[in-house]
Amino acid sequence: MSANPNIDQISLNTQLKMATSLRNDWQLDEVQALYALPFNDLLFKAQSIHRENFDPNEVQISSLLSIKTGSCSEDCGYCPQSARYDADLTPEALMPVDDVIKSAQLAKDQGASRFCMGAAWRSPKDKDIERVVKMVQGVKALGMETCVTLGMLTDKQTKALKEGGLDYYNHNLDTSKEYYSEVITTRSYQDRLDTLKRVRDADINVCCGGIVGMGESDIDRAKLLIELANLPKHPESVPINMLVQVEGTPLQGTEALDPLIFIRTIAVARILMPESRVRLSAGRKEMSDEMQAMCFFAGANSIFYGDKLLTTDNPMSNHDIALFNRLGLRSGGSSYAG
Ligand code: SAM
Ligand code: DTB
Ligand code: SF4
Repeated sequence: MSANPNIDQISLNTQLKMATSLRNDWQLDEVQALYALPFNDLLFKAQSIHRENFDPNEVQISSLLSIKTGSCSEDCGYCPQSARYDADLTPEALMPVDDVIKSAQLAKDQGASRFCMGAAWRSPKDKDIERVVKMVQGVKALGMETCVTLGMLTDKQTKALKEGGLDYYNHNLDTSKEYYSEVITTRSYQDRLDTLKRVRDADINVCCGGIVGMGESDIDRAKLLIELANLPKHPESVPINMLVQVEGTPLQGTEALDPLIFIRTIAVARILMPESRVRLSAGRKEMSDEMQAMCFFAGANSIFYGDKLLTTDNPMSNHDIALFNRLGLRSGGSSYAG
């Protein structure tokens, strides 16, 4: 027994938190019960858990750049970058390293702490990785965190990225295992899980989430969150995207999702993965300020910032700055709560 009872209490609280907050065995009925809570009860629970783990008024800011655009061989039904669909998009080859670093400097000057570089590949060639590693090194030298999303990777490629100093790899599961083949037929859910394991094994932080509003059911949304939370380790970063409907893609015209279900999805993600950064990702341009405020209350604490996502529009930076001021939010906090 310690001489100072406060210290015992603090260590007991820490142990309780460790014992109760991080689970990897979520069951469908439990998650459905969370989704079914009265809205106020769900948001209170999510906000309480959020406050135990994070400063509730701090939001981490990432900026995105498409470093290789379009002509992708995959058939993801939501994506304007697939070569199979006729979206209004000009394909662009892998960018020169210097141009990427200039773009990262601009994002840093505007307040981003992490720079995420996305490439429209099914899987990169080893030669491509060499150039991406140079980009990672250049962006890190600016003092920013780095993230890349390049498709499926081999062990050799994850190793090269880790040695280059990469902080995060984004690779989304997108939806439930059952709904996946309705949206993508050119790769399997297991392909996705295999790359996630390679990234984890290479000791790179995992950024993994999904898209809602693709016509999936309530059960699919619950199952997506269960897949994420029941990975051997929770992803450090969990992007929740609202489908951006792009003309020419198969999912254009999908019935819009009830915004309250989107907010519930953020809240359930926060409860299932208490220490992860939950990112309010694509689709913010189509959301009202009030809806975004509810998402932050539900536990979202990261956004993509800058006028563009990869190929589609994001809210203008000055609009986001005004929104942060109106909500008393600050940018900051770079990593996992744990
Ligand atoms: N090609 C790589 C891959 O698929 O992993 C990296 C780039 S891909 C564009 C990155 C992610 O963007 C996808 O996994 C998907 O979750 C998201 N995304 C793409 N199009 C979207 C859309 N129209 N609405 C919302 N999210 C989208
Ligand atoms: C993520 O989950 N969302 C971002 C990032 N990771 C790479 C991409 C959103 C893309 C939205 C469609 C586009 O702009 O092309
Ligand atoms: Fe290609 Fe990625 Fe778009 Fe799928 S989501 S079509 S893999 S760029």
